[in-house]
Formats: sequence, structure tokens, C-alpha cells
Amino acid sequence: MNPYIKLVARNLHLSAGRIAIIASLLIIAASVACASESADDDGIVADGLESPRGLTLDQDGNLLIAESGRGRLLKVTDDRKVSSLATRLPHSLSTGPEGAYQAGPSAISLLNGEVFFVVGEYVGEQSARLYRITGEAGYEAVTPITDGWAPLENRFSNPYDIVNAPEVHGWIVSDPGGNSLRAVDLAGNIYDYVVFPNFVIPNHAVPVEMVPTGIARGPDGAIYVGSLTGFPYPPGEAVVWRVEDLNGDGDAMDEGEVEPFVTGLTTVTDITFGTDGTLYIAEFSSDTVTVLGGGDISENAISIPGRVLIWNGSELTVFADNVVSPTGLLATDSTLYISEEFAGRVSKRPLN
Ligand SMILES: [Ca+2]
Ligand SMILES: [Ca+2]
Repeated sequence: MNPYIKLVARNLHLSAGRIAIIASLLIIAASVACASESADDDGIVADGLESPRGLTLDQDGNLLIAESGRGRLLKVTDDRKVSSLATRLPHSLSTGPEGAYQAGPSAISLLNGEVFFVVGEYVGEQSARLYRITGEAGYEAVTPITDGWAPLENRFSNPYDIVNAPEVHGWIVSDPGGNSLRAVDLAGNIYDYVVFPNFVIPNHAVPVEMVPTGIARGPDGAIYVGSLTGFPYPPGEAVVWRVEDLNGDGDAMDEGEVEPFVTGLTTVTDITFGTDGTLYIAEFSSDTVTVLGGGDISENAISIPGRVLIWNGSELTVFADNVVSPTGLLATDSTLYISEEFAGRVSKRPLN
């Protein structure tokens, strides 16, 4: 363990092991995807990208992609016509200790006709913020500069995904770095909404962190969030949680407000609900320890892919396997879009 990493860990009140996990997750690999044209029906929406992640639809129904590794928001019309909605947004492929961290747009949300995005995945400061697009290639921060040395309460650490949340007068943001969900109001004030405790598994001395990732609004109005889980990414221990502020006190930290919704999952990175209420769940890899364990993470992710599952309310079924490091999902009436982050592409699958 690099001594500087340990120093950072101590000062952030995080375990050194946790920092190592985050660092591993964020190592950037060059896109291995080929930018050449292929058949229209090959399921590729956009490729040659650098760590695509968050997906959403704009008001005209165009697909928006948060391209974390290049600091861009992309717009896709007619499936394959890709243009930049915004460029030169805060990002870096080699920031933080050892230059081993990525920071960049991770998720997008439209609210009242405006485009908002979170930048996270950076154990440090400054860039881990919620931003608003202000016009042609312009942007401004909504939340304050993140002080990575401050206590973890009521601030961003590594924001990952976002959902509009009128119940907190703004948004709810998943923050894997804090094992938490943060409420953010329209003025940019940040409050803890949920803080997930660590959990224990057999034959592993150190408690495992929950690491909440993809977040979505359910058809019942509740918030749902998946958990990656921390090292050693135990199979079957990841959960999709249902979160609701039952007593209306502005957070979901009271009795019964966070409940397991789907269990038995592995390294969940994103979730999305279809228009019929079906829940789609992305699992990062069948062997995340090996994918993140060294070598070329893109090659690892391709050789040990993840998958997308369906939860229909009573049982889990496999919707798509051989999906490379999925980190973003979006379902429309007819299509499931998938960001395959370390393949550098966004693909799609028809929904029946
Ligand atoms: Ca998402
Ligand atoms: Ca509450």
C-alpha cells in the first residue's frame, strides 16, 4: 500500500482498503472500441468513447450520454448521429494521488428544462460537484467546492448518479465514496439522506462497504438504488434498496425507510425502470476482483463481462449477458440502452 494513499485514507476517515477499491475502479483504460462503421442493426449506438456512463433522454427524446473520460455530454439522434451537447467539462484521466484517478461527468438529469450533471469519482476536491449547463458549451457549479479533507457528513465525496427529487427540493445523488445518498437542494446545499452501514460476510475479517451506485425513481414514487459492495465484491451480496422518507423529516434515516427490494445480486452498477415498471439491473462483472485486480482493465472487463438482469416483481431473469462493464442503463418503451464503460461504447437491446 502506497503510504500516501494511507495518509489520504486516514484523513478522509476511510479505510485504506476502501481507497484502494476506489482507485482500482477509477483506473482509466484506453477505449478498445473501434470507431469504424458497422451494420445498422449491430446494437451499437455510439462507440470510440472514453468511459461513457450516465444516460438520460432530453425533452425531444434524444439520448444523452455522460462521457466521463472526455468531459463531454453527447447527444444521439437517430441512433447513430452523435453530437456534442457540451464539451470541456471538468474531467481528468490522471488526477488524485498517483495520477490514478478519473474525474468526469458521471450522470445527467434534466430539470425544468435545464441540463444538470454530476462529476465525481475523485478522492480529492474541487471537481466533485453538481453542475448546470448554462448555454453553448458553458457550465456553472450548483454545489460548493468539495473539501476532500473535511468529515464526510453533508458533503459530496464521489457523486455517481442522480435523480430529480422534489421531496428534497432538488435532487438525490448517490455517493459511493461516502456510502451514502445525498439530498441536494436547488441552492446547492448538501445533506445526508441515507448513510449505509458496512456489513459482514463469512470468512472475511473486515466488514464490507455497501457502495451505493445507480439510482432511479420507481413507479411507486420511492427511490431505488443499487449497491456495488466493496472488496471482495462478494457474489450474491449486492442489493437494490428501496428508499422512502416515510415520516417526512427530510431524510431516509429513520426506522423502515431503507429496505432491501431485490437481493442476491452481485456488483450492481446501475438500475432503471421500464415504462411498464420492470426493473433492469446492471451487474459490473461476474468476477470484479479479477477485473479490477491488475493489468489492463478494459481487457479484463471484456474477458469477464457483466450482465443485465430483469426483476419482474417476483423473480430475477437474465436479460443480457456478455455486457462489458455496464455502468449506465436507460429504458424507453422499446429499447434498453447500456453504457459499456470500459468497452467505450453505448449499446442497445430491443424490449419486447
Ligand atoms: Ca444511472
Ligand atoms: Ca425520514
